[in-house]
Amino acid sequence: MTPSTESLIETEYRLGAHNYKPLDVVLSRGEGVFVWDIDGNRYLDCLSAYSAVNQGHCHPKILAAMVEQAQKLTLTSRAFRNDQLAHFYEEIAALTGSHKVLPMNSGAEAVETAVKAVRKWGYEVKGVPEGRAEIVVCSNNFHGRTMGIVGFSTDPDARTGFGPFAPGFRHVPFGDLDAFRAAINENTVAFLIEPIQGEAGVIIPPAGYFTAVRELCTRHGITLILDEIQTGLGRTGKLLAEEHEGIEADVTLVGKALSGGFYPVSAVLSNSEVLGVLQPGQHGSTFGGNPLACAIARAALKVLVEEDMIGNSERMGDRFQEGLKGIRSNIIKDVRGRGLMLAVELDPAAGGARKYCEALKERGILAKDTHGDTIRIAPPLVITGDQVDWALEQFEAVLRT
Ligand code: IF1
Repeated sequence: MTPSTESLIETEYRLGAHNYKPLDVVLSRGEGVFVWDIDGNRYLDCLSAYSAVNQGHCHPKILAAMVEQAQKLTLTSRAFRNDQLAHFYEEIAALTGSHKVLPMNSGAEAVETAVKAVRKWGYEVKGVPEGRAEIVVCSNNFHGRTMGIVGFSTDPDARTGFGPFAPGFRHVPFGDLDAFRAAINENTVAFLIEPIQGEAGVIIPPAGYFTAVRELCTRHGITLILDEIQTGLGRTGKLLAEEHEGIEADVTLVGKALSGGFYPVSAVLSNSEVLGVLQPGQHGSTFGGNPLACAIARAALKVLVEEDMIGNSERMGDRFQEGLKGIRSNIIKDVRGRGLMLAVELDPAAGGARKYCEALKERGILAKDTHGDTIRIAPPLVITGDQVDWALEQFEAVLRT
């Protein structure tokens, strides 16, 4: 007999660390925008594994590429070469206009890699005195969970109790140009920032902010590092969210959907000399750049473009956002987003977003609350107009007052 939902949840609770509090739904199958629980109930996935399954669950072409590669060669380590890496480099460089690529696995590893590289670049190229490099980051940032990264988080949950932390980071409010200008000194090597703050609640910066940030970085010889791990690869209706701002980062971090949801793949992309400072033996990873990961990432990028998922993200995102804005409700404080990276912020008096996510679950929609009062909506980029309209009916039923 297959175990029940309750017994699986009980086992997880008993044996697992309690570092998550998931909705009580146990999923066993996914296809496109839909996932099914072990009792056969179907849900429209409005989280997409935090934007790692932009291409939809179990995309057949990515699956085929994965299976084909898994039957040939999966891992060589970077001690030897494999026949997929060069193709992956070529394809991602051409697509994003980058000159250098460094493949890793998780998003946090890509962030750590960029931090290491820009510090070294600062000392060797910019001429910052050894040990003095400063990186500017934003308040309420989210860049991952490793020690280096939580050390420059401002979220008490993310960092309290985990110190001591590495020095060399300076904080500025997101979207505040004067604060960034004031934080710059001769030891500033980089500005690390999300194009749209995700975990903070889908926060979009003021128009013109990034153009001015780009200009300041160029003027002061500061490496602009955009963390596009969540915003990249079509989520906001463009391949990279930087396109909305008409700028180009010096270093771009991608992850999540680079895997199509199959297997962790991340990468540091660079159009400057930053990655050039890394010499053999100074950075690496057992799994980074392995042939299975490269084959999956190549397929994940290919279907994103070939199947016009980026254009669909823009069109469906507009339709979804307009629909949400049309819901008559006095508990909705704000609706915002770009492409299919959307958020509905509720009035604090509504008593928190979690219970609305529970109610949505009962109606066949899986969405995630964040920061208490915000419902994050980020379906796979393959969602159709009819599916958006159906989802809107469910949101309206739950949020209408
Ligand atoms: C979790 C949020 C999403 C990220 C950006 C790097 C990483 C992430 C901009 C690290 C990861 C995740 C991880 C996930 C929750 C989540 C998240 F709620 F925190 F904000 F996506 F919306 N840069 N984001 O968003 O990538 O190492 O995880 O591969 O459960 O912690 P990773």
